[in-house]
Amino acid sequence: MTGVEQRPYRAGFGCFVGRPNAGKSTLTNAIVGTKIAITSNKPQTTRHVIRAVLHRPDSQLVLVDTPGLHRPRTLLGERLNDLVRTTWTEVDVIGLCIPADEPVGRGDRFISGELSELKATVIAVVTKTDLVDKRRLAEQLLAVSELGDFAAVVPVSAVSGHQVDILVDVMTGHLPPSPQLYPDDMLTDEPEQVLVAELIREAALEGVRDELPHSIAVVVEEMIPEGQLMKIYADVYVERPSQKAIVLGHRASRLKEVGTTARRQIEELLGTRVYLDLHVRVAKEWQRDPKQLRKLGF
Ligand SMILES: Nc1nc2c(ncn2[C@@H]2O[C@H](COP(=O)(O)OP(=O)(O)OP(=O)(O)O)[C@@H](O)[C@H]2O)c(=O)[nH]1
Ligand SMILES: [Mg+2]
Repeated sequence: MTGVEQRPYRAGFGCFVGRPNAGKSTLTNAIVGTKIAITSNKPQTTRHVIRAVLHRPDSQLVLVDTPGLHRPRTLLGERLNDLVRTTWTEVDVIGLCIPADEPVGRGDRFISGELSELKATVIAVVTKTDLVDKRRLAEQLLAVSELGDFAAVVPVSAVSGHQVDILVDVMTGHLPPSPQLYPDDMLTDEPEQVLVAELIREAALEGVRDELPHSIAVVVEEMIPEGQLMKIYADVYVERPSQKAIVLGHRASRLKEVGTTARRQIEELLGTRVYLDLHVRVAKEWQRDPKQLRKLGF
């Protein structure tokens, strides 16, 4: 053999799947280096399918962030599961995320079984390695590799950045030779209004408990540029008047905090100063109501 072999340009789609809270969105953000998907310690934080693009000289990996797969209890839950399954059939490589600090469970086995029927290459990703010691990690890698027939098993920490590059190498290696799919400077195809609404929802999730996180939805009604300032008007929806009181807090003090936190994040995203006007509204039982779901963008 003579000559240097040129590696072909590769481009394609990847996604992380796993139960709620496994660290899928945090990992997606860590890989593209920008906060595109919101994250929280509440299960079912992600509700939309979000595409985030990693550009490298020889490849383009388009990561599709999906909600965690779970047993649905509402119409919203069913819609989310459908979204996830559709995504599975459309990607080239799938990373099944299993946290290092939790035992491999029935949910993981179930998801792994479903993945084995797809044409995509499946890689197991052991997430949150910063939370366990070496011995525990070794045990978890073993348990995970017995879960299915994976092309690779990769431990990562999205928080410390440990092995994130290696995971990307493995994933891009399974993409097909293909021309570039997105323009050079495009990080996501998510509309700005949606990214902004998500940052508000992330702030609103902070410190609320039980079923309230599931009941919160955010819609950005208007974004009006005014010189150096962006004026943003948004509605925070809850399902019941009692929830509205919690989100507002004493003399609307909680809502004010949510606004301040969200505004900082939005200013970082947009690179301008932001005026943020938030209203809390009740949309009765919206998670179960097809008409309301449509209105809220599901
Ligand atoms: N210590 C540590 N925590 C992590 C890591 N990755 C994610 N987390 C935390 O785990 C929680 C869940 O992370 P998400 O990225 O929102 O999880 P997800 O899988 O997208 O969850 P859903 O969207 O609800 O399905 C958050 O509190 C994260 O900060 C990690 O590498 N190390
Ligand atoms: Mg998520």
